[in-house]
Amino acid sequence: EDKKYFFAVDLGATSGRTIIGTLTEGKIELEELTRFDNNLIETGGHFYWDIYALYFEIIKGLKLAAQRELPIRSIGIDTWGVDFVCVGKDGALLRNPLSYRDPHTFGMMEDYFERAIDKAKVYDITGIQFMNFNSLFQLYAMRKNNDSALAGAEKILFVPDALSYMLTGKMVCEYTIASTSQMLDPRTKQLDEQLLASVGLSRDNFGRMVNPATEIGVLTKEVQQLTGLGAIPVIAVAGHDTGSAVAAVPAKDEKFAYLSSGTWSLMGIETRNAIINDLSYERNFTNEGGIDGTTRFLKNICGMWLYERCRKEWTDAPKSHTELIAAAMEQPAFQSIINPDDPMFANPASMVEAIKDYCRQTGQHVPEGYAEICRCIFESLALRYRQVFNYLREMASFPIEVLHIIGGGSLNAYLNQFTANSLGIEVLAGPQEGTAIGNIMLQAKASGDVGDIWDMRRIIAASIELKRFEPTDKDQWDNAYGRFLKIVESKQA
Ligand code: LFR
Repeated sequence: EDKKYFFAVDLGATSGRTIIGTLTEGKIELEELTRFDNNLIETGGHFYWDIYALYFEIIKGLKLAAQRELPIRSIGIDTWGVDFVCVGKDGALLRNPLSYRDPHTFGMMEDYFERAIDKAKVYDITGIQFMNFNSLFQLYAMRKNNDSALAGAEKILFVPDALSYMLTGKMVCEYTIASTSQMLDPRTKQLDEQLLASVGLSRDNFGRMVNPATEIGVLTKEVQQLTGLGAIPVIAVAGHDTGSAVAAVPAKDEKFAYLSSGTWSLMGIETRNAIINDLSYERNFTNEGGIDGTTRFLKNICGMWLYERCRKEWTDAPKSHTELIAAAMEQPAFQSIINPDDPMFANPASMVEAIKDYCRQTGQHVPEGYAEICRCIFESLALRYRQVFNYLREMASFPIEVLHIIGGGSLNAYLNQFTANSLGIEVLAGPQEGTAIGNIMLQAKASGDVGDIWDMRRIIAASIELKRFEPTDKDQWDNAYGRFLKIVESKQA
């Protein structure tokens, strides 16, 4: 039979994995080869990613594939957005990349708008939501701090492109990941010279701009020797994980919304053109570049981050998610409600304490213990989802008929049910490994084994079983949503 093997590297802000995807007769199957932690490393007052450790994990995964003599056709890498590596004239990486969780960008947006380019103008050019950590503001903060890596940089490579460079020696600037930088114009699909100049850069400081499903190069001799593989091509997939994930939403037509649920919850719709207007500006929605010319019109919602961070702190909580979440479900409903997107949850020293503080400050029951806190996190997330979903409905040019939840968070059946209840819409959950599937599909597109985005989606829909959640408990959720809005408002006032 005709089996095709692809090797995907999917790196998230808390963990990474290498995966073998097999395409056989219109179906895709995944096998996880390795899974590893990705740690925020704090030193000298900053937070970094360890790009060498990530590279080493990729090499380990590739070695395993070689040992098993799997005839892999290609390799593709996707990661979280915005972060980048500086590369010197000699081609060397100039220290580990700063993490978007580093506080060096706090207050930098405001500074930038005042001294560099006006806020409305930046949105008009890029259509990208304002987040303090977008590459534009990271670069601005680094220039202000006389960052030596940036001063010595000949090239800037976004994280997936940097890892592909370490494997192939070739430098590219992949379109979907570049779109997260807030330096790309979705109309021209190029980096904007004026924005680049505002941080002392030009297009020459970036690699060749490529679209998803383009070959970057083949494994260097060095990597071939390290892994035991041959001259296998590395493909630019949707280097931005969310881009790969949304490509893998098993929707049957365009009238869907998605929630890509991982460390972040990305909620949005897919559109033909960017939506850049007063309302999208006011609501701070983003227009990220997708595959086949699509746009991801969405908003970042703080997702599993709160839960992941609390889990690291709880010493007495069950290790299994299922048991922990089951304990949470035994708690009374809606005791304490938080806004998951409050700045105090961005990167606090203690997430548990931050959640308690929030409840104290807003005059609510202060949750004690993991079960209460966990319940508070999931209910609050579902309420925030509703708020963002209402915004989406206001701006979408079509009626949204269903919400697809993909990513690791889609395994959380309780949260899926909460979300259906809160939004009052049908929820379809799966696939869990949406990002890896999208990554693999884009490699399959490069090799000519699949066609356009809808062809991919048909294959994915045929390969997995979706879980369906219908809304219930309307009054209870309507009531809680009213409380959520009041709490958010009182906190901002
Ligand atoms: C999700 C994600 C989001 C991006 C955030 C930070 O993993 O890529 O899309 O806004 O991480 O880069």
